Amino acid sequence: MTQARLRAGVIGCGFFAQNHLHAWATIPGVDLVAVCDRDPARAQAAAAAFNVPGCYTDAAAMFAEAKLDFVDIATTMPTHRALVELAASHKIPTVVQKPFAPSWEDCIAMVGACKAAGVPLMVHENFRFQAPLMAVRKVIESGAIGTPHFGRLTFRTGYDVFANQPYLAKEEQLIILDLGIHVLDMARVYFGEVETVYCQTQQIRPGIRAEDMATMLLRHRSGATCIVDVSYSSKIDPDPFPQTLLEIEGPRGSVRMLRGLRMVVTSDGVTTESDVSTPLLPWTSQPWHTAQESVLNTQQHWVDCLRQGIAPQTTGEDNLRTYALVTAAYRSQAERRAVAPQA
Ligand code: NAD
Ligand code: 89V
Repeated sequence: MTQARLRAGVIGCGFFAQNHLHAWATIPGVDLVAVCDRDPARAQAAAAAFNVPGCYTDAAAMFAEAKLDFVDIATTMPTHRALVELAASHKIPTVVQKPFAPSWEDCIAMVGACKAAGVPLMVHENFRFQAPLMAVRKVIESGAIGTPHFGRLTFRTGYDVFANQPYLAKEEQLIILDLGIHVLDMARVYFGEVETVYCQTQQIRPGIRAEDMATMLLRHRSGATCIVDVSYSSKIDPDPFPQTLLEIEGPRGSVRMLRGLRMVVTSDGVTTESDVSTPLLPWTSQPWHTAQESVLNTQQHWVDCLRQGIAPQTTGEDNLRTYALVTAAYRSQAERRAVAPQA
């Protein structure tokens, strides 16, 4: 267990990275010593806003000069492999945003590079660390509903995600790779590993390149079935963005996440309701605040594991099993049949 202060670097100072930067500035024992963005204005803005001494537009220069204890890669997916492999070549422990990479082969290469370098690799999969979704996990792990045998995890919104993330409109694979990847990861957490995926997609919104609605039926090795449905084109009022709503049933009862993040648990005939929403932090704001707080939780988890020398929950290797569900869903859609995720 090391208590030494940790020197952190962030690559990618765009839209979502602002939450990473706020979280690093909040976590005790971490010094944000370097930021890097190939857009000089974004790098300089981040350095100024967070009082960061090192400001770079080239990741290689940052690795050569900044003496980092770890790096946090918050760029978009196409650059993840090159940056992770560069970090591995410098033997720097690495966190990388989701989606892991554009292809299975890229994911495998990144896991291999960090393994060969002997450095930890974590995927920043922050739905694992969202307070309401962790509360559901705690109920399941308590045994209060028994072993879950059915579930529906749903994230349906009409929120304009394209305003902050315009690249999403041009992706060749959209909602399963961008959003489904989060919810499929939680299906693994709640129900265990998956045997088959059956998926149907739709493209509702005009002017985008790929699917913005997906309905997936998972068969888990436990025998449980789970429906995962995601949409960026739902007309719902009030819009629940960015809440994941759910219902999970077991032999002793059920747990439901209702709008407004009210969790209802029924166990052996007794029903309780609790508010599992998260408070605003000085740097968070509606409606993103639950997602923003999960960034802090995710990054704190990384630091705790790094200090203890233990593997984090969402290692690159673990995320391969979630990524395999994404590729299985796309294969299922194409082949019109249930598909087993690649091993
Ligand atoms: P963005 O385009 O706003 O920011 C990415 C930044 O990275 C840009 O400023 C770009 O100049 C910089 N960049 C790209 N390649 C670089 C390189 N090689 N070296 C240095 N800088 C480089 O993107 P975003 O919307 O912030 O998304 C970033 C990632 O975060 C995506 O993978 C996205 O899926 C993910 N994301 C996650 C969540 C979540 O965790 N819940 C939410 C939104 C976005
Ligand atoms: O979480 C994400 O990756 C974002 C979303 C809009 C789903 O919050 O893309």
